[in-house]
Amino acid sequence: MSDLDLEKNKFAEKFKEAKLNYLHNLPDKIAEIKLTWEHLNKVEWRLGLLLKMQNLCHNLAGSGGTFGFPQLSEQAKNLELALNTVKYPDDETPEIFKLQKIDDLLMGLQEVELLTLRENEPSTSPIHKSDTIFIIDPDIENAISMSRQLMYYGCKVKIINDLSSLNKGLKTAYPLTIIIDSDMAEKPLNNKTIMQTMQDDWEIRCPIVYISTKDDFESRMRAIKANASAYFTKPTDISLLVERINILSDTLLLEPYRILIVEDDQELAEYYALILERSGIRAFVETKPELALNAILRINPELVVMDLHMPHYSGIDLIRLLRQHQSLYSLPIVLLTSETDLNVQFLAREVGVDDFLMKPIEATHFHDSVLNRVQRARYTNASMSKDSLTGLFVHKKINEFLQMSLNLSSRYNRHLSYAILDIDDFKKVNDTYGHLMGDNILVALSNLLKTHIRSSDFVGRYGGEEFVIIFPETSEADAFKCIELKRKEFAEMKHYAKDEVFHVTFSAGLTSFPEYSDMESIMAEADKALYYSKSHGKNRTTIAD
Ligand code: GH3
Ligand code: MG
Ligand code: MG
Ligand code: MG
Repeated sequence: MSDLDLEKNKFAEKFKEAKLNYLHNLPDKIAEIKLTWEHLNKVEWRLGLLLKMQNLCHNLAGSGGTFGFPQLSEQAKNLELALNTVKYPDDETPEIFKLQKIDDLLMGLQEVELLTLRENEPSTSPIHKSDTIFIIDPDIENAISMSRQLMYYGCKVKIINDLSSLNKGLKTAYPLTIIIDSDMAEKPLNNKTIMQTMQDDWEIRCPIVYISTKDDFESRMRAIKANASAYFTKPTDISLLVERINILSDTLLLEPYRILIVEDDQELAEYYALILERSGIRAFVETKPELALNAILRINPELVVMDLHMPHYSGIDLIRLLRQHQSLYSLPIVLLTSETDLNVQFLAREVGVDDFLMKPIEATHFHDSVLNRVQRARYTNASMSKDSLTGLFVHKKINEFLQMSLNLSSRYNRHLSYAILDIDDFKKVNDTYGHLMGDNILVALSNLLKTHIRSSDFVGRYGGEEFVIIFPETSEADAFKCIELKRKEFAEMKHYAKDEVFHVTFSAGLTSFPEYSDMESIMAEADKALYYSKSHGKNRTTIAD
């Protein structure tokens, strides 16, 4: 090796070391920015502190670039720039919307931090989450039939017939879910059952769903012991299975949980937040009870942990106040208390406290109780607002979303489009090909509607064979284009009956804001436009006039 090469090597080595060191200190740097911002917001608004925060962001933007983390650098730069918008010379408190913009950017910075740390985790090779469901079933016909049905729901499926290849595969990519036949899972594999081996020896990072011919307590218990996320009996209702997979993979892999801690003792509150954040839960802190309502509306937490004794206000009164808000009626609230008086506990139950945690509480106990609660809350929420056949939002949610979008559109003077779709001659489809085929077509259309729309668009099933799409910030002309595309795509989709291929179509009616400005007329006029499509040959879209 030449001297130059040696030099280069040494440099590479040093750089690597510095980079690791940098990553090690990164959380502290970002925590300092976060704490400064919290101090500014909650304690005092001072220009000097703001400048300090801006300087920290500036340094982070620079060093992030130096060490090869461009995303981090850019996010810090954006934050630095945004801070200019709240830099008033006279320590005057800025407008709330500007503060929120910075809150968002700060949150974004924390996300990038997590991503950066995760991507650069030393020694573990990256394991990717795939979007494929694995089916393990020795009855190959059963496996094929199940995978066909799952594919109707837009799932990607792989049938696994060799367990050793599964174990190897899990080391590089873990599936969305593993569906395994439980008779198979109870077969022996090196001294243990396959079920136990999977549980004890393989690092499985996805939900496992057991499908069984048995419905007895013992079989179900064995599955539970082997960490089953769900247990279905044969013959399996695929729509329920898909719903469960959606919720499970959501729960385990997608959005972090959002939790708000209302606790007047800042240090204690931060300690609780830290316990939760270690496992990826996103924990927010509010130390002033009078700001709790605002914080809830802004953060939209899935669970609130509240202290019982706070200065000026009691937790009980605060919960009473929250419960008066229609939208917060079912928000789960856990009360943190050192109160052992049963009367107080009864009173708390009466005003709508879901659970108690006794102070002082051990970190793991606190973490596990909160996690359990929030998991259940998310599951119930999802199953109440989504239709079980199609996974689309139900009637009630559609109306809520439309009302909310309308409010936003009128406040900010933005377009909004609303479409109602109805399948043509669907009764005939059911009569000719059977109700099950009808259901499959409903699912196929739902999936078509869900794909390639913007994430801000909203698709719901209004009932029967009627669907609704709400397009926020979209002009009538653009929404029309989108629906026409979907209409043509759907009409071209082939459906297979025993010895026949057939096609199905839908008709649509479209209205928009500001042409129509209240919910009733938007819906009624879309219905009229749909009726026009139906009476003029079907398989077409009409814009309300
Ligand atoms: P049009 O073109 O005028 O809309 O005719 P249509 O036959 O589609 O309308 P109609 O309202 O007369 O019938 C709707 C049919 O949709 C009747 C009902 O059996 C069927 N349907 C409603 N919900 C479901 C469902 O969940 N699954 C299945 N398979 N069919 C359903
Ligand atoms: Mg207190
Ligand atoms: Mg109808
Ligand atoms: Mg119809």
